[in-house]
Amino acid sequence: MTRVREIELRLVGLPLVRPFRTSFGEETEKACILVRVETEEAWGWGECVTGADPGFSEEFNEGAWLVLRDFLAPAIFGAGDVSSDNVEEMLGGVRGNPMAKAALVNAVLDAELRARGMSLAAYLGADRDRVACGVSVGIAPSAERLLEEVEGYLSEGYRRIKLKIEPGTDVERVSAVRAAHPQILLSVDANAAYGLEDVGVFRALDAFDLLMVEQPLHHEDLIEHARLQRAIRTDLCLDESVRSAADARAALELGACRIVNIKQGRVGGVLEAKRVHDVCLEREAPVWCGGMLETGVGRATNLALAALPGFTLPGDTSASRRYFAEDLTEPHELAPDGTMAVPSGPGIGVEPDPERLDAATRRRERLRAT
Ligand code: SMG
Ligand code: MG
Repeated sequence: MTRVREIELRLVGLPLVRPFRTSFGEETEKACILVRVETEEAWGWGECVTGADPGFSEEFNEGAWLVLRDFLAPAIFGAGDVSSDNVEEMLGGVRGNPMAKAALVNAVLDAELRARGMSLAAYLGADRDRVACGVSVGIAPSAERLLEEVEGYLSEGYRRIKLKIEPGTDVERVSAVRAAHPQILLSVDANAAYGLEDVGVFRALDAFDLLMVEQPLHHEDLIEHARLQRAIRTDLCLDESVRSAADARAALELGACRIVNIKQGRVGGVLEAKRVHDVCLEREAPVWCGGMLETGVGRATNLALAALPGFTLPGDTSASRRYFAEDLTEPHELAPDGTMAVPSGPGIGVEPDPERLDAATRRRERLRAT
């Protein structure tokens, strides 16, 4: 138990090495909030996975900044002693906003583990020190460009290719990649761009031996996902629809998916992410670690989570260079065998380089108990 002395928020921006296009928009830079918590014993970092606009979820950077500054930080300052045992409860008076909460929960836990000299991976119950990595490939301008991009990632060693898809080009692009690479682990992610009336597209995709189809339908509709799952052979995986362990349980019990993409930043932080993992493990549903184009801070958090026993499929835990020419932390690197090291130092095991962090910072605010 310790008191939080200060919470610092930073809005940071980094150019992406190539634009990332999904069914809901295109990003050319990464802009996010980093939270630094200072306790009486240590400091800790958390990264908020919101983007500049509310395209992936209702939460977005400017909104999350206000929620953190005006509600979540005051809840922490007002509560007295804080630890990983009570931090989620302290934030419980704020409804929803799991992404904003995750940044603070993870930062408090990081500070606690740094003070104890324990790694996040060990704390969560990791059973390995390297994790298998996949890569998520944005919607390309043409099938040729997509094939080139996929080729490049495969030659770097990535063990699974996930294609972003949208109506119109879906079957053609998947067919081209599958024809060129008959043996690879291949999946698709629709980011909720389809309706149940598009069942024909998913029946056609059944022919390509996909590892899964991720989040085909509306994020609030588990019943429709269950209907679609019954109508096709390929396993469905949910991402946006799962914001908590309760959501994961509902999805699995309804048959809305057979696989879950766990993004700690989407479910309120690593503590809830571990509960999602446990719910899935209990029901023998494979999970994998999703990504939100995180900087090295969030990526280190993800790598620790991905080392848990239920994470049996390669995650969107790609190397720093897949996103940034220069990361905020020391770069996370992919080995030629398609694995990455799980940080083993105290807490998340990495920290931003002070100069690079300052150069990327667009706004900064320090909050203290009043
Ligand atoms: O971190 O490699 C990454 C990105 C993985 O495809 C990815 N994320 O729906 O799973 C997803 C998307 C959301 C990104 S929104 C910018
Ligand atoms: Mg997804």
